[in-house]
Amino acid sequence: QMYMKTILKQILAVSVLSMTTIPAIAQHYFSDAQKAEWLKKAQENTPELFYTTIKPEIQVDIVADKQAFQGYKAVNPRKAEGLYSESFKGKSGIVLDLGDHYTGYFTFRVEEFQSDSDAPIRLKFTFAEVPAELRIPFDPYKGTISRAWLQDEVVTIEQLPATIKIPRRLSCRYLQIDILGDSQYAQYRISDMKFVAQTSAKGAPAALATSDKLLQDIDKVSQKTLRECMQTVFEDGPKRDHRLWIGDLYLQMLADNYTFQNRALAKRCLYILAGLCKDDGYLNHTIFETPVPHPQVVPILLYEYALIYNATLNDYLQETHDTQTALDLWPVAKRQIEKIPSLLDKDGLFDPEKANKQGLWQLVDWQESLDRQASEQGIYIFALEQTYQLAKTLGKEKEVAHVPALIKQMKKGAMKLYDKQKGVFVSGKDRQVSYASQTWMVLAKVVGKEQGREILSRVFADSKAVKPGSPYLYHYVIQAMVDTGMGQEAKEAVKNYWGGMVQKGADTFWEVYDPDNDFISPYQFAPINSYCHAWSCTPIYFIRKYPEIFQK
Ligand code: RAM
Repeated sequence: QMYMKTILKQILAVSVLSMTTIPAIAQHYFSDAQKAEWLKKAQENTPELFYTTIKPEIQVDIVADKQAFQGYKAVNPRKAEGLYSESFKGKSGIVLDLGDHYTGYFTFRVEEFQSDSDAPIRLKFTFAEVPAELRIPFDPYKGTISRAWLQDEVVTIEQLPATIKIPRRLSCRYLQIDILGDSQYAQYRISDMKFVAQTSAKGAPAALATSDKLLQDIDKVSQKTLRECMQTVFEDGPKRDHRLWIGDLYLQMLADNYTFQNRALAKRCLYILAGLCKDDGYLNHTIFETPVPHPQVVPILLYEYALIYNATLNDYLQETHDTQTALDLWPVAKRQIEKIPSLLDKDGLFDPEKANKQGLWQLVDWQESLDRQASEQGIYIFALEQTYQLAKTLGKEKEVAHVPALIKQMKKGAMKLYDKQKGVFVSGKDRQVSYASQTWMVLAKVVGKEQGREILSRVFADSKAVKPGSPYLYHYVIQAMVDTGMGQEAKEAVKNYWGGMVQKGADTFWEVYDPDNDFISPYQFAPINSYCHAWSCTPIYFIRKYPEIFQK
């Protein structure tokens, strides 16, 4: 709802503005030839996909249980006796368990069995990432994004035998088959089923040194989450939205550095985003790969994601030392920071009014009540620091010579949000206190390590402070804790938050997670949430990057 409302409001604001005040952009910031060159490089780095075939053989029951996640769990796993050899009549409602979460294509074969079929057969297949998706009725549909993301597929079979492939790519662990129609005289059997899973992740990272079972499980689920999201781009979620988003990409690439190290995939994503930038040179926050690579045509700029691209490129360079790619994309990074001064007040503080006027979407986290001013300030400074580090590594600092002074001014501006009495950063007119604000001020190094630890400790102790609503922000909270020397607390927080999902049965980590509310959904309907979501995969990064904290 909030997402839609924000987007609609922004489209309206921007279109009204563009009719009145904004002059048409005469020229494209990057030439079409340049963009085509970047897209070509993206194309050349399309990764190979690796396939595994799973034959569904295990049957389970989905039962109601108040203690279970969203009220349902899968129990009683057993071999589905006679599944392929007997008539399918009477088996309507059967639930099969693939044993783990998979992303790919589903094919089945139906044959006659003992008698002729004198009418079409209609079957419904419902694919689910979590058990409740098979029990919470989808209709009347109440979600705010397309009902068609839900994975229920009706197939009508006119002639037997028939081998049928469900055209859409699926993402699931469980599969329910319902018979919606068949002839009372006919017998038929499902003689084969196959789920061909795909990923561009290869190999498996080394085992962990810790004997902490929960951390091992968290690591395993993180790996699985990342693996499933690794397709021909780093996708945000294989069930939804199947596409590349910059914020997700950054966290995936951090995690990938410590796992599969698919450099071609990383390179492809960096290039494809550059090749699909807007006419004014700013990056689109998300892009589609098919039928040909293209951005979503909305006049919205999720500016913080455009800035996070710079951190992503910087991290890529530091990890891979691939100077050629970084030099090639440096003009893109340089462009992304240029809007910052136009969004500040005279003291160097982010001005939400100016951002609204420019039609910027401010996200930070899926948390409706969050005031984003302090966080945006922190993100901008963080991005400037990252960009400057990138420039220095490439010997380009002269091109961004104004950046150190801008950082200084913005750090000073940020201190206007510091409430001396409370000892924390506040945000917006209502001086809101949140985890997000402290986290981003720490990551922007507006305060030093000691003071950072103090403000984080204060916010954690404040029960009224606005908490994170998604693993995306939670990642940055953990990073801020590690950076300020709160290693043990960070480890406990990972065990509580991501461990909470594991304890609720997660095979892969979720798009949103609130320990106190199983039904939280940015789209007003929990089954449409993604339960294998890229930005949730980072425990594997923390566990492996900081073994002295997480593996001891
Ligand atoms: C969700 C997407 C993606 C995220 C955006 C902001 O809808 O799935 O993960 O980057 O929101």
